[in-house]
Amino acid sequence: MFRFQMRATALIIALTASTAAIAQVSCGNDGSGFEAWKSEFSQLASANGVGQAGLQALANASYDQRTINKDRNQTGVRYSLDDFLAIRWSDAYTNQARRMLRDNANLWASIQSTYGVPPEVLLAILGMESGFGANMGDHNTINSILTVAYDCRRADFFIPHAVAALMLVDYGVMSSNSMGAAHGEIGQTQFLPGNVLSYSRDGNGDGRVDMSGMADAMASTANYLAKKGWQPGQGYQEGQPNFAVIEEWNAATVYQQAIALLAARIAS
Ligand SMILES: [Ca+2]
Repeated sequence: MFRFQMRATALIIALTASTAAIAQVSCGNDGSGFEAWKSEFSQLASANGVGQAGLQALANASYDQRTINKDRNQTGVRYSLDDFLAIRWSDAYTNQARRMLRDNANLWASIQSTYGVPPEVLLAILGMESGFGANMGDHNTINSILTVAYDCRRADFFIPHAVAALMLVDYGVMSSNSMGAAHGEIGQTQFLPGNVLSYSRDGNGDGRVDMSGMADAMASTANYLAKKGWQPGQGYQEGQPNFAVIEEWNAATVYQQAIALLAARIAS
């Protein structure tokens, strides 16, 4: 257990429940109020245990206009499962997942014995989230998570993750230079910072968490699924017990169906 994980769950529960604390922080719809907001936010962060390194990262952060542009351009298009798979997966991905399944047998055995989650499910998630680590995002993580925490649209959702990101700076898991996706997702399976704080694990045994490394990302993802109720040895297709756990990973039905289908394909 990493030192930081002792307090992670308490932080997330406190902050998500504490609408009063969050309501004390203003929000904005463009970058003009960001610097003033950073001062307000540092009070909230400090009160919730963020230390000097995290507060310094906050002071150095800047508004990420590209994050907001992407956020505003999100469309509500609903894909069929076939269209979704055509866009997000390929036979080359299946082959790569099968190769990784063979080449990392010790890692998968260790993860499965510890968390009960079979490797093909983790590999389906890994391919879907980052193309097996090839596409982890080109946004500065501190800037992007603070920008969506400041933005009025979903501030209450992102504020706990922004506090968590600053804590991860304190613990040396992230820095002001860490890179990730547009809404602060990091690493090979695109964890939000609060989930790194709560669920990350050291998969390669080097004594630290690095979500951009495959082994740590896979152990952390397995731990997340285990904590959400994964039942070892039970099925994960629709109608089977572990499909409900895949639903915890991503809210989109088509995504859940894709993970179950691709996992079975990888294992076949
Ligand atoms: Ca590690």
